[in-house]
Amino acid sequence: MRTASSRHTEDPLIPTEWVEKEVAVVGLGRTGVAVGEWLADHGARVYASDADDRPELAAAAERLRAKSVAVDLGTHDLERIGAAAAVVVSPGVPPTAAPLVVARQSGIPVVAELDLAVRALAGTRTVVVTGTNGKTTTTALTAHLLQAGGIKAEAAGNIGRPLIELAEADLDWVVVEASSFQLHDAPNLAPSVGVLTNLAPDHMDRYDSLESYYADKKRLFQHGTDESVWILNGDDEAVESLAGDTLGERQRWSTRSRADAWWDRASGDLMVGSAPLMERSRLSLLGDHNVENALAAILAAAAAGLDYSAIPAALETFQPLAHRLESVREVGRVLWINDSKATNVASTTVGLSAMDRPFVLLVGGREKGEDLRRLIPHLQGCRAVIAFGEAAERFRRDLGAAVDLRVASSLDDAVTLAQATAAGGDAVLLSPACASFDQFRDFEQRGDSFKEMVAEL
Ligand code: UMA
Repeated sequence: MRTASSRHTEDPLIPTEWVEKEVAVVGLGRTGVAVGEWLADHGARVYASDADDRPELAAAAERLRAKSVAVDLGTHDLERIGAAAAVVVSPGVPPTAAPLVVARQSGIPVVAELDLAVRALAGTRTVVVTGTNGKTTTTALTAHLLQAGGIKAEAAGNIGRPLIELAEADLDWVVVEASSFQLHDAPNLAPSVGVLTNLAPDHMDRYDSLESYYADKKRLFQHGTDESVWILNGDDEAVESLAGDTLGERQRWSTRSRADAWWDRASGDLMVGSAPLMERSRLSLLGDHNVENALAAILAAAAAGLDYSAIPAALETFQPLAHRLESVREVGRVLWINDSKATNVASTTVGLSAMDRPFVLLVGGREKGEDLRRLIPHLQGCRAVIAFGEAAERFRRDLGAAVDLRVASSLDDAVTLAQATAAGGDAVLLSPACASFDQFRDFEQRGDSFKEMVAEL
């Protein structure tokens, strides 16, 4: 039988140490499982662990064990991690987590799955999309445009598919949504095309300051060269200043004034330079923020080689993503909208600005240390706010004087209250402004639960 070390081929991505010693994979969500399997397939010796032992992890553990990965659920063996050659970390594991503290103390390199994946994908060009909001839709739109234009492209990253899953795929381009968590430990990320959608406070439960959050976003620009193309939000000064003096070509979009791609509100056209591209009304996406996402995707896809003439027909066929201002159904002339992806105040503000009728707003979950009062100016037309989850009392304190605010014991209860409160012609908007982790696995599970509840009304 071949030993782990004799299995080691000259794979430049797998240093000998990763075979002779062990690579510790920390966290066994989608990322940890994908990267654990990839490492095992490439001959590394792997120890994978998750602090949690929720039931769905059992199947993941079995898949890994079938590839000779050692797995612990419900605990991290810190001594074992302290002896590893490297730690590969999932985005949801904060830098303060014990395994990462041990790794730093022992001088063990901490690598993000994203970093390993971009090294594995060397040779495939990347569009990397980051920013506080709009990055998932921009990523999906860009990949959709490229595919519709016959370019071999896929979307991956924070959008829900670990990038490492595409490491062996035959593609011309990969469109990567990168969160600040993923950028944090990705020193090799060097996009051909980088997109920065916007910047606003987020994840203040994980970062000690806005500057440290923005510093992770700035890593997008870390390896700018004369060949890089940067697609920037021309309406956001913080975006321009974060790009700083990085090398490369800059293209900007705007919904306020002329730019490389822009929205001419007077004529209703989306414009590229001085030429109309298509009418805004042909987009099947709600809200002005989606015009921004479309403009960013137009520039990104063109920078990746797509001819502008292919864009209008492709944009028209793009459908809104789940959990992002997703119309669920109408019940008794009340439209129920799932915007569970809105996990921060800025994102909820965007959802509120798309409301074109009276509405009841459902908010709550685990708050991220943001100033919730920033929602108040956007609540015209709001019949009532119903708050649920850990943050419910904070919403009552911060918004209670400005709006009719009720506290619900759960999302289920909030849906019942909303049904009793909304009148015909209203919308009920779930746009929580908080993370979901107090009651749900993630925003997707929260949105899916909401949709199930609405289906039963
Ligand atoms: N864990 C430990 N020890 C700890 C802390 C956590 O073992 O000390 C475990 C947790 O129990 C969990 C795992 O580590 O099982 C962390 O997994 P994860 O949260 O990274 O989950 P994944 O399924 O791998 O999903 C991640 C991204 N999650 C986060 O960034 C929180 C997904 O983004 C992404 O789609 C996926 O990788 C594929 O790339 C989600 C997200 O919420 C959508 N992103 C944030 C956002 O958009 O605001 C950044």
